[in-house]
Amino acid sequence: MIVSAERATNALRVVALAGGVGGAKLAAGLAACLPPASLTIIVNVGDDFDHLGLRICPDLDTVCYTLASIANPDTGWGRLDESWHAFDEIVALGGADWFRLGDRDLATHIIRTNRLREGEPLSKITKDMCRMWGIVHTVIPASDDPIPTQVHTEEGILQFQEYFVQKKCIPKVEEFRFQGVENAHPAPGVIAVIRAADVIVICPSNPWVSIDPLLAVPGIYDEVKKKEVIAVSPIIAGETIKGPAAKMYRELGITPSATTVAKHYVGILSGFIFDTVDAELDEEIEDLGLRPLITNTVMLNEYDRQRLAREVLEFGMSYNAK
Ligand code: FO1
Repeated sequence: MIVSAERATNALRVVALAGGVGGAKLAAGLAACLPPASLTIIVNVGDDFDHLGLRICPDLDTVCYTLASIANPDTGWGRLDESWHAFDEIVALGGADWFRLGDRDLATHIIRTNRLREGEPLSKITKDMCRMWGIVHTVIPASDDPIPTQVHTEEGILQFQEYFVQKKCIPKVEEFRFQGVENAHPAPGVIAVIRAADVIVICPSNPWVSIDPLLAVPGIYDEVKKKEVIAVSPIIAGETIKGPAAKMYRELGITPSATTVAKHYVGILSGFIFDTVDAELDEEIEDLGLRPLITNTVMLNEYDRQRLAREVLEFGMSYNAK
């Protein structure tokens, strides 16, 4: 019996690993193609920090806002139809002006901070917020424990947002540390959903500061390694669409390319998806023992996200063809 690709991909149980804007776009594309029970998105928490007394979780918010179609389409972070009255007054009162917090966005940080202060785990708060934002797929932070990414640079050790926003990713990076990760635990449900998955999709997020900190949470890497894992390259023709991943590779002495991203994950990957402009890397990718899928990986709009997601799912399904 020929099962339609549509029906078969719906039967797939998919876990997507995501962080940042690129990851959120593919996560949203996957969510548009899969029923709620078929997709769980595990999100990096390494970018999270305390600012003006508020707990800010940028990657969780970028993924959730994008899934709920309430994300600012120009920046990828923060909210659609945003206003900045509170932020303007914060600055007028001498508050930090380098990290912009919109009025709608502030509601998220205020509610989350208060619920954390009352002792609720981040994963439970995230579950409730997803429901209230009308998100039907499951979004889980990699851990309920804080695991702040430290960026070791030639200017010293920077907290992630200091590096990424305040210093605009300019300092030369030397190393990344995920503070306290050795004592962190996967959030409830993370290990179980990975174990139950038919395929794990590593979204086109920054390998160094979005995916590595997620995989570094004790237990996650070992469980992911047992599964069929496919990754979408965030590097196209040696550069990123957005963000410092290519610059980080260069500063760490590695030429950024789809091939070096594939090598970054090679211990766990079985398939690798990269852009047609890099088609000549096909043999290098196959020499790593990976199955290649070469396609247009640039997601400029909703249609692109869903097309790429469908191709990723069909590619992932080919591993599960019994
Ligand atoms: N990025 C910026 O470049 N400038 C900002 O002022 C800024 C504010 C901000 C507020 C909330 C939020 O969730 C994200 C915000 N970001 C800002 C983006 C954030 O630094 C990055 O999205 C992640 O940390 C990396 O993906």
